[in-house]
Amino acid sequence: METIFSEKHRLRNSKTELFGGELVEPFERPSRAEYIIDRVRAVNLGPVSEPDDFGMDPILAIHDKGFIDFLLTAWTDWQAEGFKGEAMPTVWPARRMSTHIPNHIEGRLGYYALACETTISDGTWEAAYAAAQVALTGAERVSAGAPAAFALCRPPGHHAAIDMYGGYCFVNNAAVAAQHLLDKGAKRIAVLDVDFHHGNGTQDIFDARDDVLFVSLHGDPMDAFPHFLGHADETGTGKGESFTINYPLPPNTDFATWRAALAKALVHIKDYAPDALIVSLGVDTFETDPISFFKLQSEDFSTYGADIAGLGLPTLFVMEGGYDIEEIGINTVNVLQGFEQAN
Ligand code: OKP
Ligand code: ZN
Repeated sequence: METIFSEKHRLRNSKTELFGGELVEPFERPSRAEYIIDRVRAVNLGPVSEPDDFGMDPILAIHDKGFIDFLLTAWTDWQAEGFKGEAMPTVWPARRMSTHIPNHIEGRLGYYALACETTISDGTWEAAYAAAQVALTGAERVSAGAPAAFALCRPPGHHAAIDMYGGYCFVNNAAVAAQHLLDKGAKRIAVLDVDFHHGNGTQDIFDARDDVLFVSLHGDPMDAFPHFLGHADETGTGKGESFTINYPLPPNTDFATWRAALAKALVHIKDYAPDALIVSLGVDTFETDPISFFKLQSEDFSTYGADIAGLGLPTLFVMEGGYDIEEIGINTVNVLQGFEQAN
């Protein structure tokens, strides 16, 4: 399987994350992608290619222009205020408040953020843009007939919505790729999100649409980030009714339970008969992930890669989370090899 990868991911190198009331080194750090690409090369998964540049149009096909303009200038606007740390919101349009978009950068950060752990700093936009191009290039390969491709995106994307960033995500790479496949002639795309966290951004983007089926397995939002989306009773709205399917799972979920939910998810995807599948691939379901609570072991990733291959669909894997950095390469590539060896 071909991997698409850009060294520009390194430009996303913020120094701080607000975690447990402290500013810590971000869990979402450059070494994550380095461990993954090293493993891709060590096992000879396949060629590693640079992304092509599809420009801003495919990003703006998913995201609000005002939001993207905000991301483009957030860091310089923040610095212009003379602030010493990295850009982080501290105020939100909470219940019964105004939704006017403020002028001041502190107001705009709160308007466009869904959470405050994710700081914006020098190079954030450039890396997020490159990650979207990685996903688009992967989509292009699948559209051209490749049975599978791996878009090694960093920063991740599934928490980013039409006009919201947070949860380490800025541009929704999987959603941009899904739209690109549709624009290239696909009639229906399924997104299977196996990251530990609910893909609230992807769900929200396609909530009212019937041309993208969104199916997610994740930590129950009653107990896990992003806390405010991902319940089983969210099934899509309007034309999109029944095209959102969530499997929230409790703390300490083991592989047998997780795999049973995956089997149900795969039946729904098969019934939908999509032209292609996008897997939002987070490996933070691993037993020793520092911010998650599922109990998958390394060999389980190979097993479920093969389960997904059973669909027999052209498949684009888009990298999302995974924070046990020493193991992230093994677990990620296990999914990809499990998929390929089953085919
Ligand atoms: C991004 B992705 C835990 C707080 C979690 C943000 C997590 C973002 C995960 N106490 N904060 O889905 O892997
Ligand atoms: Zn995650």
